[in-house]
Amino acid sequence: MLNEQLEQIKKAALDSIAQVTDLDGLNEIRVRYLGKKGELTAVLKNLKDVAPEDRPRVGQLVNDAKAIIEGELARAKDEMAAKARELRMQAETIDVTLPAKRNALGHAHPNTVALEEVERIFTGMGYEVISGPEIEYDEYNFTKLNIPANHPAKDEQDTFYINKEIVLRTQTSPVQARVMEQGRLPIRMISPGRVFRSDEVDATHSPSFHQVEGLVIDKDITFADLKGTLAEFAKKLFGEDTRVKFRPHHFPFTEPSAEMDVTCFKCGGKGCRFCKGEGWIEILGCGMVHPHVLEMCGIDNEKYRGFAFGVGLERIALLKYEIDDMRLLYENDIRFLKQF
Ligand code: 2U9
Repeated sequence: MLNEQLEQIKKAALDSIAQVTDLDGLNEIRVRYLGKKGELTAVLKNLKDVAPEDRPRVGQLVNDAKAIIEGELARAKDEMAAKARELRMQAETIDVTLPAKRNALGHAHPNTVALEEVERIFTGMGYEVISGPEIEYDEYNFTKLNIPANHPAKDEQDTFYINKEIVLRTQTSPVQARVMEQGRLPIRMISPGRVFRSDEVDATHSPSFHQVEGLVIDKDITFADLKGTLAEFAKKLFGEDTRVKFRPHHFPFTEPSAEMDVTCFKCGGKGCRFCKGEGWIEILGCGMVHPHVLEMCGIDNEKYRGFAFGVGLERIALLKYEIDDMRLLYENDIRFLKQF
């Protein structure tokens, strides 16, 4: 009788275990059959009604049933854990053959790229890169550069005045004037930097742009040194086939002065749309440092001579990257910048 009851309980428990699908369900089964008030425990409690000689056998049967149910519970639990793990592994599968996500990397602005290239060329020829203040004394921006009080460049239409004596520098030449005054000779330097002119914004003008000026001071410097140096610069910047020509010009701070053209790097000098049929592109201004400038900056103009030049950095960037509007360089439109 008890035997049968035990078999039934065991069967019912094992059936339930076979059907249950989660850990809560398993727990309920454990409580229901093996708990303090569970069905199997109840049988044990009734052992007192069993004849004393049968008790060990019945007790053994109950314990066997208990062990079997416990074993099944443990097995079912392990099975559920394995299944859950399997599902998780499937959900978390990584397709290692998928292309990697690219990190969006920024890069230097075309102006910066152009500046670094110019700096690389001149430092390669032994020049120092020296910077100076953007807010300057009128004295250094104009007077020491031989630009007289009545010169049109000094007009308020062209120059931003902070007060009567202080301006936003219109060129980086005052940096060179300061270096000359320090009196350490010879000098081989370039001074890149931001300059300011009271210009309306259009495709080729901006009230703030960048220049690179250069200065060499030594004994026995001649116009031939200027030509050789700047011809080399042009080749390095635009390609080895580039030729240069110099046209006479006037600057207050150099004498003689010239503008330098390079052969169009698109057509090689034949004439094309890019150079407007000219074959030549104007690239920089240059000249031998005016003896009066040397003197005002404390250099003995009997013993020393020098040459100087100035290029607009934006002009180089526009030409090299074939950009047709200077404003694009300042607007920081990511769609434009991405192209370089
Ligand atoms: C000192 C003496 C002489 C610097 C020079 C130029 C010619 C020149 C322009 C190019 C285009 C300015 O950016 S731009 O608008 N510059 O043509 N600059 S010689 O001469 C100096 C500089 C410093 C003490």
